[in-house]
Amino acid sequence: MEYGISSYVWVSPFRNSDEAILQKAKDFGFDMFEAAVETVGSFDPHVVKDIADKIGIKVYICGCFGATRDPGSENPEIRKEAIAYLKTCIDYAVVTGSPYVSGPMYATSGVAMLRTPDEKEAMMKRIVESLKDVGEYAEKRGVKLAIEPLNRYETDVVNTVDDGLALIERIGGGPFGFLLDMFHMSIEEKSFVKAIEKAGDRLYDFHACANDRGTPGEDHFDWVSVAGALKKIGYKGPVVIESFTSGIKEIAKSASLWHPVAPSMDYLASNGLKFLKGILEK
Ligand code: LER
Ligand code: MN
Repeated sequence: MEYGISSYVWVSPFRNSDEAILQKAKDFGFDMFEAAVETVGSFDPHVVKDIADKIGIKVYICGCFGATRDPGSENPEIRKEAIAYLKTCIDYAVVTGSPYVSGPMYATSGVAMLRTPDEKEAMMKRIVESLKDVGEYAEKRGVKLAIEPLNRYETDVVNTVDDGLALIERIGGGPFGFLLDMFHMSIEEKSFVKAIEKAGDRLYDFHACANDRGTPGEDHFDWVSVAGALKKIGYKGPVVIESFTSGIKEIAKSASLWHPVAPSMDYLASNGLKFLKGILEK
């Protein structure tokens, strides 16, 4: 198991100048840092890789899907932009040595609506076509693509592992697998264990947090079962603490964080890591 922390916990967007953040993650005991590519160009993967190598921490890549990053859009220009953005993230992953690009790459996040079956099917066709293109690009470069199902309030496209498996099947497999996030699973899946088992060897990334996005372990989750399921599928990949700082307005609004969910983000990171190591390494 590799333990990681998302850039969203401390900063938005992550920048070249955030050396102190990488150092803090290392000092807290994390093996890797999951850098969200919010604004392309806000960090240079070459610069960050050099800094991270000196510090001794890995940098993995997570995508961020705003309005113009929608591979299923009716607008061909927006689809083009989404594909170009994902290819940039794949290039970043190659530079930093990230095994994957993860995130809800099938649609703009924060858009959830009731569509007619015909509208949904037309959208799915566009998503499949766009992601096939991205998948071929990733496969040639040895980068996996970890699709993150989101809860119903953030998307109507992929909410569960079953939805994700159906999408992956339509794309034709390739480098596609999953990023499973405890927060979304707790809303959408009937069972953490079944969801993790269904993802199986297609699980490439895992987001850990409390049920309220607070400190892992300070919640009502059955972590013993989660640990058992990860062990059963032989998961050795990253377990990344993801929460969002209520201190940054834009991110607090997009994550619907109306009040702090931990005494501090440092508390959330260090206590969360202690808890995860304790429960996952039993
Ligand atoms: C947002 O809810 C989330 O879980 C992020 O990982 C999306 O990139
Ligand atoms: Mn997540």
